[in-house]
Amino acid sequence: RTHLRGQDLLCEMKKQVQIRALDGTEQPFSGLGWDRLVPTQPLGQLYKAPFRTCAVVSSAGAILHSSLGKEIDSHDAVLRFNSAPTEGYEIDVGNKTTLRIINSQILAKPNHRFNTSSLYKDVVLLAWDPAPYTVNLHKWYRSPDYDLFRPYAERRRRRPAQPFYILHPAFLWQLWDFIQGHTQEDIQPNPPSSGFIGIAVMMSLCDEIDVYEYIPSLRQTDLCHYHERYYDSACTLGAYHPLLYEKMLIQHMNTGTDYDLKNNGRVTLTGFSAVKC
Ligand code: NCC
Repeated sequence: RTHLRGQDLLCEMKKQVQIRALDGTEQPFSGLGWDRLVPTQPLGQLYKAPFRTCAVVSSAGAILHSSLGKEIDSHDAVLRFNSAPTEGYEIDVGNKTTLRIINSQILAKPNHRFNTSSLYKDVVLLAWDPAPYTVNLHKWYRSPDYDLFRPYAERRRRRPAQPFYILHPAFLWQLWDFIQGHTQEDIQPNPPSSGFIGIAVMMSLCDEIDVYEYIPSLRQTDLCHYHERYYDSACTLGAYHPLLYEKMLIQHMNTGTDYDLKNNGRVTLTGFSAVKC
């Protein structure tokens, strides 16, 4: 029964959500020549076929002491978030990174050293920033949360061979609409977390997705990130992002076992390419 409900939910998500990046054909970006600045390969055509297996690695402190590294690296593609490192944490988080989702703070705040850090090299980068819900691109370009546009353009010129996209705000708000549409309570009108955005991206690119420590395992802890000594339960349960609601929906779509969720913090999801709706 729950599995069926999971299938139905997944099919709803597949119907409502289309992965999309800025392609430079809309104003104000077209007027700025961004159709020539963005990668020639559209995001939807970056890979010829879907990956068979993918891993999404949350940055939660609970992944410490999990020894999941080998299992994570055995996937065809691995997605990580923001400034989460692998160096020094290989046993627990692995060391393979195929794609990295970064919020606009990573591009805008000097402490992240976006231009020099090796975290952001040799991977596919997907950046996002919360545009207004109405997706007014002019307004967004004038006042993003953090200025990602200048650093993006500079990076594209400096490293034109690196696949680097800005996710279209319409995609982010489709995800929000999907979350609200399947939640009883009124959720706050803030964008989904990088975690949920990343899961949706991988559902669009992979046949099967294993998500690690997004739904907390028995290792649940207030330690915010596995790589920082900072404690705050809001990192796991949410404050700004509708984290609790995102996580409930993902748990409803889990095709894995309770055992794996509790012990490995692992949820298994079927990708859009593999689900029969
Ligand atoms: O912390 P953050 O998220 O980079 O984590 C990435 C994703 O992992 C999941 N997560 C993380 C910690 C935890 N204890 N439980 C989790 O489930 C979440 O799904 C999360 O999205 C973000 O979503 O972009 C976020 O980014 C940070 C911060 O901007 C970056 O780390 C860069 O320094 C935000 N924190 C602050 O702005 C202070 C966070 O709110 C959301």
